[in-house]
Amino acid sequence: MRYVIGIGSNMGDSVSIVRRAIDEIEAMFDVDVDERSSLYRTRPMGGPEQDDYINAVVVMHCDRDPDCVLAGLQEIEFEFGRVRDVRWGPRTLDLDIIAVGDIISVDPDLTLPHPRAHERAFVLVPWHEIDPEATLPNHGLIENLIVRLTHDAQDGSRIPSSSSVVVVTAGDQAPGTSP
Ligand code: A4P
Ligand code: MG
Repeated sequence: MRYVIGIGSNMGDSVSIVRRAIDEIEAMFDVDVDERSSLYRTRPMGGPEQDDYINAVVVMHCDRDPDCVLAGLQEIEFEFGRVRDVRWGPRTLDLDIIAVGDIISVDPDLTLPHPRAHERAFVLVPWHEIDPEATLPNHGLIENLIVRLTHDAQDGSRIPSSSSVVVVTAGDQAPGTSP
């Protein structure tokens, strides 16, 4: 099954956390991700006033079922959260399943596609970078969703805009990556 996973962090060394999270995902599910987006610095959407996020999206193929993958991702979140808990607080890493193939599910424990993905530039723009033809089940081409977000932002009716997403680093290959 083809998994699209959204990664976000806004506490601690978020660039390093997002990179290490991708390594952990590969180790957890014993796969190499097919594609990984650049890392994006994004303005926080919703919630209290908080720091900018670092966001990225990866695509992987994995035989395990979605419940099992969600449990694995939550384990990774917990590991990062626990490590950073004392120093940075609990929200160091957020791993969301954006989509699993064409599966549609309204289960609150695992809603597919992710119920807010279609309105989030910080998910759609990185995903579009690695898969420009991608479609979000129930919502169509992600390219069109990005265009719509941009238009809505210009109308002043919505905050999100792809223009609020800035690439901070291309991929995971930069030399001198901190451990
Ligand atoms: N859950 C249901 N469906 C899914 C899914 N497709 N993927 C359930 C992952 N989890 C899913 O998640 C709460 C519950 O959702 C889980 O127990 C799971 O069973 P959580 O990760 O514990 O809580 P959360 O992520 O804090 O809550 P929520 O409402 O899902 O937050 P979001 O929607 O993930 O938003 N702004 C920027 N710029 N970048 C960000 O990354 N992220 C958020 C968090 C807000 N603003 C942001 C960013
Ligand atoms: Mg989440």
